[in-house]
Amino acid sequence: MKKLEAKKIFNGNPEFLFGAHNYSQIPVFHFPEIAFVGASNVGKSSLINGLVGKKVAIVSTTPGRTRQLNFFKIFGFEDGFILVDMPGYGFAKASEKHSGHWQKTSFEYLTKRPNLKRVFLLIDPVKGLKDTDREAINIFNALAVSFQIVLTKIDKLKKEELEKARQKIEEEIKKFPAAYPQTLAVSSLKGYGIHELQDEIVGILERL
Ligand SMILES: Nc1nc2c(ncn2[C@@H]2O[C@H](COP(=O)(O)OP(=O)(O)O)[C@@H](O)[C@H]2O)c(=O)[nH]1
Ligand SMILES: [Mg+2]
Repeated sequence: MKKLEAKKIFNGNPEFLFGAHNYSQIPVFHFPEIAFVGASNVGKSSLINGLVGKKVAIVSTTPGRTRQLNFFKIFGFEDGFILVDMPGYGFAKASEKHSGHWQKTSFEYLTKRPNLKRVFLLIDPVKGLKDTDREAINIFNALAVSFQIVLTKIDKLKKEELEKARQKIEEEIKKFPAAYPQTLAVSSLKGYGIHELQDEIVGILERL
């Protein structure tokens, strides 16, 4: 897939569909879905905006503010496909009630979507894998939901630091059959790696 083509697909009038707190609020779609998961503040919403080249998702400065699953429709490929901005996990202790809710709604979402084609798990390479990420990885693995790690905010690291962090993470995820061995790396701020991620998603859609 040529870079320009993938870019055109993503820029084809993205639309915010709805946000859902509970699984029952989410309709059954036949469109392929691609979900973005990760800790609060890791850069999920910024990445969705980066992919579509437009501010469709709300970027929050307060960690843990988005507690719903947000659905965005992209029209540029066949009948279209959906990007899902999942709620951040790993809130401060005061919000444990909400992380429990993350578990319930997100868990249900992950188990009930045959049209969910890939989960991108976002990791800040400065912080590395956290226990909450490991919990999420164990869930994906138990549910046989294939996931791929995307390192975010890579503008904050030197090339060597990024490669070191990447190797460490790739080594740790080797043991999980549901994990894609290769990680991707992006900076939504600088636009690094955005075309590669777009290509990856278009590749998933083309193989369906
Ligand atoms: N330096 C840098 N900061 C970023 C990048 N992506 C997001 N951020 C910042 O990280 C914070 C959280 O981003 P957001 O997309 O709301 O994260 P979310 O909670 O995972 O949806 C915001 O202050 C963003 O401006 C990036 O690529 N580079
Ligand atoms: Mg967000």
